[in-house]
Parts: sequence; structure tokens; C-alpha cells
Amino acid sequence: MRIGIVCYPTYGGSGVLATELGKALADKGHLVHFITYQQPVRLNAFHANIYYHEVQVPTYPLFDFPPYESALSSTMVDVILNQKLDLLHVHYAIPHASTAYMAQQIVAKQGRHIPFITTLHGTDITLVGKDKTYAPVVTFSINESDAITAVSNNLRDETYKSFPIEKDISVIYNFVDTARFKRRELPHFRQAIAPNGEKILLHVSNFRKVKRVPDVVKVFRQVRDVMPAKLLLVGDGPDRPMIECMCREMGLCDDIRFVGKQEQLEDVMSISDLFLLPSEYESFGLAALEAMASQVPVLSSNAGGLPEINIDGVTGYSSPVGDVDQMAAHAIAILQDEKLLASLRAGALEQALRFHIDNIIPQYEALYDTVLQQSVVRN
Ligand code: GMT
Repeated sequence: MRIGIVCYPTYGGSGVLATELGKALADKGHLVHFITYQQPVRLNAFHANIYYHEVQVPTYPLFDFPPYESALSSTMVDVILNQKLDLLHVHYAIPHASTAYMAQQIVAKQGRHIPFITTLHGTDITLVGKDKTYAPVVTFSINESDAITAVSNNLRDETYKSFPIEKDISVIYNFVDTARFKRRELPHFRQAIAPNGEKILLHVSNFRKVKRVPDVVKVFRQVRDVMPAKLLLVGDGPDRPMIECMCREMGLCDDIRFVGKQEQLEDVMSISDLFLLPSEYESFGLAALEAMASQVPVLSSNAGGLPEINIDGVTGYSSPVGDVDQMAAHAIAILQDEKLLASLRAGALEQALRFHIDNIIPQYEALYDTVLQQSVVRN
């Protein structure tokens, strides 16, 4: 198949997932065309079946806001026609679903039907999409999609609750490449981070408010009060300066390391003992799944789709949003009990294998087949 993938190219989960999907499809022989404004972060090696089309957004003195959507639709049209795409798969509804609809309408005038699949990832529904500034366009373009997927049951339910959706939403869970995310002994790396045998706690996010990073620091403080420990904070975003101040005020600077955006995330996960994700909402929690594949138990909130991924008492623990004391108590209990830690690590790996890339990619391929069959009828 010739597949166009539209996504955000940045470190966010939706872009990561879309890129990993494209790479996996290319490995299976599909021709994959990424269409976005920048090379996606995880698209970092040559692949004979992968193409990248950069959306150029010309500026003009009249534009306070350069019209990215128009540039994206026009690029989609160009790629659809010149690369003879069979379908488009757009990730994150805003603005990708409405631009796909626009491209679809434009090529229809030339006698071509191009179906598009919209994958909903989370904040495109639960936060930004709900805003009345965007809601009518989001609703319309989801309903116009030839197929819709959500990354968890929770996100599917939230979508039905928040928008008048007239179509079926299929749940296709996010996946993990367990050949990449697997526990490896990296003694030198571990020694560099925790030279005196300290426990290592890890948080990975884009440091937005929804991630509740202050809770991570508060949990860590309680842990460090009772045992030697280090906290690795991976990623960057708007809350980072505030978190740095918090660490200084709490006198934790020597034990908290801001490591910024990391491409070798699998190494960081391999040396970690516990992964913290206390989010206000999380449709899925891809980073938690990658941690679990690396045999790192997860302490998360029980918000959104997290309980579908992190099974309480099996792969880690989940607590009510903001219940820092409970999270800290769980963290201390796990880190003080080697037997419990070992059992949660085994549980985490077993659960991660359910989301193995080889189980999930065929679900997307089956959906593409269905959409294409319907499209043949229309053409
Ligand atoms: O986590 C973020 O804020 C980034 C966001 C994105 O769209 O890039 O992530 C969302 O999609 C990920 C991939 O499907 C999910 O694993 C995240 O849980 C989801 N984030 C939220 O729902 C807050």
C-alpha cells in the first residue's frame, strides 16, 4: 500500500507513535510518505520504503499567523496525486483531520477518492479539541473521516461523551517495539547517575500542566527522605522552569537531574527502578508502556486510559490524581522490597508484551484494507 502519514514531528506521544507505525509499515513492505513541517524525531535513519515531504509555509507581511493548514492541505494534495497514495492516516485531530478533509475534497474534483483515517490521541479530544474555538471543526472532520481510531477505550468513550460523533470509533492500542525497549545491564551508565547505589526514579514528559510534574518531585522528596535516591527528569516543556525552582527550594538539586529530550530513551529506562506518571489525564501513556517493556514498574494516577495499561498491583500501582502520599508510600514499599520489585517487573514485562508491535500493526493493516475496499466501491 502507499500510505501518507500526517503527524506532529515533535517529541509528543502522537508523533512518536505515528513515526513508529510508519517505520513498522515500511518494514512490512508498504510505501510510507510522512507529511509534516519538520523531520519527525524518531525518523532518524534511511529506509528504502520511507519518504518525507516537508510542508513549507511561506510567510507574507500580511500574515500574523501563517496559514499552516492551507500549506499542509496543498502538500497533501501534491503527495496524493504525485505519489499515487492509496490512503491518508492522520494522527491528532487538530488540524490534521480537517486538512485531510480539505485535501480529499480537492482531489475529488479531479476524480480521485482518497480515504483518510483519523487517530485520536488524547488532548486533541480531552483538552484542546473540546475548546469551543475548535469543537465544530473537530466534530465535523472526525465525522467525515473514513475511519476513526482511538488509542484506548477511555479515549473512545470520552470522544463520544464530548462530541456528537455519528460513526464507529475503533480502539487500536498504542504499541511498543520490545526489541528496542528491553532491559539491558548498563553498569557504567547506572554508576554515572547513581554512584553510591542509589535507587533511580524516572519521569518522561513534555512538562505540560496535564502531566503534574510537581507531584513527581513531591513523591521523590518523600522517597529520598527515607533512602538514597536519584530522580531523572526527561523531556522539556512549559513547566520546566517552575520545576527547577521547586527543586532548588526543596534542596533537592543534587539528586534531581534534568536530562532534557533524549533519543536514547531505552538506555535511560534500562537503568531505572521506577517510572512515575501522575498525570491529570492520560489517554494511554506511551512512555509508561515503554518503561514497562524495559521492566520498570509504573506508579501512575488512575486517570483516563492509564488503568487499561498500568494494572494496579501487577505492573505497578495507580492512585487517585494528586494523591502524592499514596504514590510515595507505594514507591517506598516497592523500592524497599526486592521481592515485590521483582514481581512487578515481571508483571510489567508481561503486560507490555500484550502491546507488542507485532500484535498491533496488523490491526491497522486490517483497518486500511476495510477502508480501501469501501473506497473501491466509491471510486
Ligand atoms: O502526552 C502528551 O501530552 C502528548 C500527546 C500527543 O498527542 O503527542 O500524547 C497523547 O498521545 C499519546 C500517544 O497516543 C498518549 O500515549 C498520551 O497518553 C496522550 N497524552 C494525553 O492524553 C495527555
